[in-house]
Amino acid sequence: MVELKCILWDVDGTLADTERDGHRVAFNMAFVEAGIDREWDIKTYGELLTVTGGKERMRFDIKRGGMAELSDEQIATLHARKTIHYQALIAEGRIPLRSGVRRLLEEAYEAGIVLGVATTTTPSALDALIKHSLGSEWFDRFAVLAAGDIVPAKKPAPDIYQYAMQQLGVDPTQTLALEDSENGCKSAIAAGLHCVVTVNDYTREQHFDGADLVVSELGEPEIDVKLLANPHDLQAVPYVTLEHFKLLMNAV
Ligand code: XBP
Ligand code: MG
Repeated sequence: MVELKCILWDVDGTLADTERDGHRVAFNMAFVEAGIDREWDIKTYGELLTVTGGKERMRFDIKRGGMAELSDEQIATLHARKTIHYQALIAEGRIPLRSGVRRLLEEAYEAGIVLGVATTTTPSALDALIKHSLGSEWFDRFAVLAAGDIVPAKKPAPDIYQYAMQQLGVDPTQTLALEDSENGCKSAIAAGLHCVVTVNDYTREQHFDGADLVVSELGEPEIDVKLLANPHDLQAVPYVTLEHFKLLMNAV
């Protein structure tokens, strides 16, 4: 019997739908402010999301001819401004947590499961979301906040999950990752974790090979979830519970 000891949470797209109305808007604000003639509309941003990391995403857009050439220093400055705009948008409280996130976080915390974050986003962007959407008590409740450039290779590389588990001293076989994207799922699986995926509008059509469960959302007693992939044949999942996570740890 494998025990569920740790849950590592992805941030963007998983804790909250931050990409379309948060990060994307903040990038565009930074472009306008710097006099850069580029707007990332909703569709374009979806294409750019194949690259994780905001600085890397700008470099990718430059390479494919979407944005004019910028130096590494200019990219870093733009990204710092984008992060400030993002923090301000989050502080307005416009982006709520996704369904089931608070319920499962609280249930897992009460059950003594070690909780952590493994994200590609910048630490100060993560801090803003915790403070304004989750609540400051979660700075202490998460045992690790692994974010951004702390590892050289971002998702889909396994590095950020490996770093978080190393900090916590937990074994991947006893750890479950919650993700929303193909890159995130690949990262978790490459690090040897179990993985549950909650899709969103940007990731619905992506591939989640090796995921233990793919759902429309974690859900609530009054919000039913859609099961999009259920390889271990979990029965009766009106909404996702800690019991489901425990069953998945032992599924073959
Ligand atoms: C999502 C990302 C990030 C954000 C933007 O991270 O790839 O790059 O889009 O944040 P995750 P930054 O799903 O792993 O939470 O601009 O701070 O990189
Ligand atoms: Mg994500």
